[in-house]
Amino acid sequence: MIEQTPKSFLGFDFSTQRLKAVLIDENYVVRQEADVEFDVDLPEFRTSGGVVRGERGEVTAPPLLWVKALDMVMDRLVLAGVDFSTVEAVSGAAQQHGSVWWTKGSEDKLKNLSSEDFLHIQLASVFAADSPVWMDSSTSADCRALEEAVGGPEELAKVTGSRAYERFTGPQIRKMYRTRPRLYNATERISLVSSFACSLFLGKYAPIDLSDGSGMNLLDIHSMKWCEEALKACGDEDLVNKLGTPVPTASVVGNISKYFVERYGFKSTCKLVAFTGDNCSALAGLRLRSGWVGLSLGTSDTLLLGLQEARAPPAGHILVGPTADAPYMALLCFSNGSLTRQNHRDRLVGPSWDDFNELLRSTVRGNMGYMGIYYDTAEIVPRAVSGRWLWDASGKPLEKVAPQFETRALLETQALARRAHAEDMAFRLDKSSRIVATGGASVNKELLQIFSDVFNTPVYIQEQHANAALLGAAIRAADVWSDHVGLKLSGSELKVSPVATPYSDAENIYTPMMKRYRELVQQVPTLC
Ligand code: XUL
Repeated sequence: MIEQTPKSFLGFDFSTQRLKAVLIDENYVVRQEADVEFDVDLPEFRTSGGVVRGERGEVTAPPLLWVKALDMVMDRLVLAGVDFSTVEAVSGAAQQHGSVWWTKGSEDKLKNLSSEDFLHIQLASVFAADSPVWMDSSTSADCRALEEAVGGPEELAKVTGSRAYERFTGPQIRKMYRTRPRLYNATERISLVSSFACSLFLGKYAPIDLSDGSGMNLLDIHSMKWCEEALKACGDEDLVNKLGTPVPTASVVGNISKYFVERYGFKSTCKLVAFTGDNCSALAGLRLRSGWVGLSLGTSDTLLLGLQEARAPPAGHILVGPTADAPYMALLCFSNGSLTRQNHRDRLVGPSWDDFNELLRSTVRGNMGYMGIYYDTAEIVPRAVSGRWLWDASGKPLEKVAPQFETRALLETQALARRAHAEDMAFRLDKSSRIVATGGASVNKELLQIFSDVFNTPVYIQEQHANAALLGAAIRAADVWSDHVGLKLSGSELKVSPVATPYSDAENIYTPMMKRYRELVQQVPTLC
């Protein structure tokens, strides 16, 4: 009898605060996981929440931190006993929009890595700058200039799927070109965090994928090519070469590099599937059906919806979809998600979610009319400055309310904001709708109950894993590999189970509150 060799697939998630890895088998069952937390495991980079903040809205991360985290996570997988020779394909997800600036000669270094040494030692001098990341809000002037150059915000949204946003890579590149021309000129390649991470495995520059590439304000999402006018507005004639040609997300981009074969025992035929943005990966991982909403509760909160066609959005973004099932996807990103919830939990009750939830349970749904907007970091949807605003039932602004009312005001108003802005983007919920929740905070049942009531829709969670972006990376590795080699895998359908259903009075409570949210949010100063 011929023994069948087991097959496995490896996924990575280069997220804001940590690097995670997951190994699944051919039945898509999770076999092994490893995780590196940047602030805790790599304190020498002095990050807080994985980033370094400047004085004028600049938020960056040192790319060498991510390289060192990869060395570490690989060692943790080795210690966990992973047999890399069974891995047929690797893929990854990464925080969106961040850019990695490689100096001239970097690709040669990538091609000639010695398997005797750590990556971070060999790549210590390849980065031209710290990487601006998605929390950066320092490029407002560049956004306005880009919009103007292509005929206004609506026109830019029509072509690239989004108006100009501070964190999008095009405005970030424009700022670098304008303020640090020497650095721009010394740059051989600009990667997204996703294509940078893929390059580490590939041993040469990996292409940007179309889905994450549509988070740059530079890609024409209809022709799937770079938009020449947008490129011209953000850099010089060499920018197109610095970016390379984008590829469909469901692409095999090559075999894993010799470094990984020699150092970790991967087989030389192990395929690399294009890495993509975390939200794009989550959509693939959640296998969303039409009418379902993906709700990712991470550092930021994100709503995801698979779309058949691209409609220009008033706010939020249309991206090229990561799979053939969803040619396009809608994305709404609220920058104040878990980190903000956690900050206020710490302030109100200390570091325990149980204590926070106990206080929350001492209040009633609707919170006797108390509402609050908490933006610890400048908000993306709606574009607004950081700050905290509280109101009583009559709409009177308050400086302070009792902590129990704050707990509920924080969560209810967040959920109301998610629904209001989704509706503004023509998201329509119906009887068959579901919210499929994922991300770290999706384990918090109290929070999910609030979302269920506010959306008046049942909330499901993915049974297998709370992190859809990470699991999505491994699933994409398996799906794209199986298409590539023409071998069907017994990969399972998405398994989800309901965790919260709306109470019968949900609509009566939250419809008027939705109206109030729309009025109150007008009082918050917009980011100019
Ligand atoms: C999406 C966005 C964030 C990051 C977080 O547009 O900026 O969700 O991808 O990792």
